[in-house]
Amino acid sequence: MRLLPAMSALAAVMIVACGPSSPGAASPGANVVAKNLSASEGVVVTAGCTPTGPELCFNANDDNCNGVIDEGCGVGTGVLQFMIAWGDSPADVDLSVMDPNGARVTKSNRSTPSGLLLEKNCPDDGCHQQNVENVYFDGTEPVRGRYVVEVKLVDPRNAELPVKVHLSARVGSRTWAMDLALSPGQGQDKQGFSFEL
Ligand SMILES: [Ca+2]
Ligand SMILES: [Ca+2]
Repeated sequence: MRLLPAMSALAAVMIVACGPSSPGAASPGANVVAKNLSASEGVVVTAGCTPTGPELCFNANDDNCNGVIDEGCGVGTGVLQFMIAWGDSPADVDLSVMDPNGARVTKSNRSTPSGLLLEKNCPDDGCHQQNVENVYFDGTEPVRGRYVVEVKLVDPRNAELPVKVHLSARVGSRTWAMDLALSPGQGQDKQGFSFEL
């Protein structure tokens, strides 16, 4: 997808001044609900959540089903959060998210004017065989429209193939999970999903 010049102009206009959030107001993101969720062919999206015990770190999964992915593990979260984990594989995998304005958060552009932030670029950021990348929305009211979440195998670096990547998404108070299997080659090196707010 190309970023049209007109869209970058729009992105600039969409910088909204966010007032301080008032503690004690209705729970943030109560009105943030994903619609028309659509995943890459062959990718099964698990809606909702099955509690499997206490939250575990670095697995990009909402293990305790509290609606937050890998909380307590030093990762940022917000009413939107997208996280991938691919264990100790040496492969270089990248997470990117395009917002409704067409602005994309990636390892080379770690924030968007709409408030998306990327944390970590593994395995290069010193990930100690616990590869994760995390994108979250830092604000209270995310821009409405379609978000596109893409996971790409950039370089297998002699990894075992396919590279198995767990992707979780938090939208408002709900989480979704999906397992991806990436291999080099057109059509197999990229998977993901999109949804509307
Ligand atoms: Ca959790
Ligand atoms: Ca977890």
